Amino acid sequence: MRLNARTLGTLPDGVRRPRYDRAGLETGIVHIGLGAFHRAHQAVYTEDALDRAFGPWGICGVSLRSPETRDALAPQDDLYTVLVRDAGGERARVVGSVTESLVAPEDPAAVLERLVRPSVRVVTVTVTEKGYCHEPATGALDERHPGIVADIANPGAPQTLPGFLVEALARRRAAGTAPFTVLSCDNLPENGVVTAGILRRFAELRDPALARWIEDGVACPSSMVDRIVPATTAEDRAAVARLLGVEDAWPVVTEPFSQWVIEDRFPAGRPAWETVGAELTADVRPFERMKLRLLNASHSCMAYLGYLSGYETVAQTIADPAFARFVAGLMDAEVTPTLAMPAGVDLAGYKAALLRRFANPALKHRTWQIAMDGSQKLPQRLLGTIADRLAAGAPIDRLALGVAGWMRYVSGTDEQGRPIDVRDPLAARLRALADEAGPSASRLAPALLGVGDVFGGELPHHPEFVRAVTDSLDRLFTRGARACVEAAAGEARTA
Ligand code: CS2
Repeated sequence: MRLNARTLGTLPDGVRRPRYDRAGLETGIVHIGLGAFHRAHQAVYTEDALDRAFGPWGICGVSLRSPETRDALAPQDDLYTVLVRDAGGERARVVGSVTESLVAPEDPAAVLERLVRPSVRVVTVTVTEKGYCHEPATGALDERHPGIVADIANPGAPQTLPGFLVEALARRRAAGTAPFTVLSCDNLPENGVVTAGILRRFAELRDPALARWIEDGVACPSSMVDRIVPATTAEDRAAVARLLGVEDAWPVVTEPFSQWVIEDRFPAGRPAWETVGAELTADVRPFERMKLRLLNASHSCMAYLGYLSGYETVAQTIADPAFARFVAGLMDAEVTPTLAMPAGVDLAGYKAALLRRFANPALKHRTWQIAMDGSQKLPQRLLGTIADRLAAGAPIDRLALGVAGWMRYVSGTDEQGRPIDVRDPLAARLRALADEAGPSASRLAPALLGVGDVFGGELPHHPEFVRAVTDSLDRLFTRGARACVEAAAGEARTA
């Protein structure tokens, strides 16, 4: 038996399910990037908002690449389970706010048809960093990106995020339909500004008048999203089947914590997300910075250094006292001085909660998963903090070890000489540089620092940065990651 609209009524009493009239739900949101994160985060806020007060906010989910999610959800009437877990136990609910799932490469016309519907007033986006087709170091559209080149040449059958949104906006403009609001929910600083920038530039390459219409009329608010959602495993599916009594081919597993801070700029309207826990504000930037520099930076450091130390999950990594001290020191001594939070934000409480969240033994969040796409993540997670610290003349020991950990990781061989499955849009280029340099910090560090997409033009010329990263990398090669973390946890300067 499969989870679907018919079996919904057979679920055990404790399993929460949609309380609203799902059949009467109109599509008001198109979501691009129908991954686990969206289904455990924005779709849950929208579900809660619908439960509280019904409105025209059903979600059409779009996968830009693979059919897997649609294949799992279509036989389930797009219903799926969110399993929330921590040391205290687990609880399942079935979410119904996604009412349709599409696969863009199979039928781009269907996606465009949804995007031009006047009832669609918000487009939410989780396509991960690389889905923006931008240069990570600058945030500008990468005009040589093969998908962008293809979408400019053939705008009617797009492949990329900017390609779909700009073509849909062009059609709305031609039809006299007001534009939708585009809400980025990816881990990029000022993600709304990045989104507005790539849309404007892509439109300029097509038609300057369209670019002006988009610039004047399309709101791209920024948002900070936070919920840890590891990839779903076969054991997770089995656990959900036990709890539900029916099979769910693609549940999502997550932690109790959830946060969404949204810049409140929605000229076309939006669900009342603020009634169900989202924080609507005029300026998201301090919250984005706090989260990227504390949570995501710690995550990436644990991913590279933890993986190299032989740890499979974040919970295993942070259970090592040396890592726990290292991460706490990174956050307190090196990141916190670069943050300026609005009055009332309890940073100490936030950081203490992060250490508890990382330690959640019920989530198997793999270091390898977080290690993916480092070239797209490093700038906002580590390098911005490093630039601020250098400008203040302050030490960067732990941050530099994190960057060196990435370099050691992308060289493609672990400390036992086994190959590392490096997933990154720049993997081939990084690997070629690493192969040419060999296991030598004085050759590998400058080679990787020369990758301008990641490091930009300035940092690679900062002598203290180059020294700190090269020394750390050298120690990683000679002493190993675990010993380096132990040393940095104990000795790093805190001034
Ligand atoms: C993680 C994030 O995979 C990663 O890079 O750091 O997905 C992280 O789990 C989320 O941002 C938490 O909100």
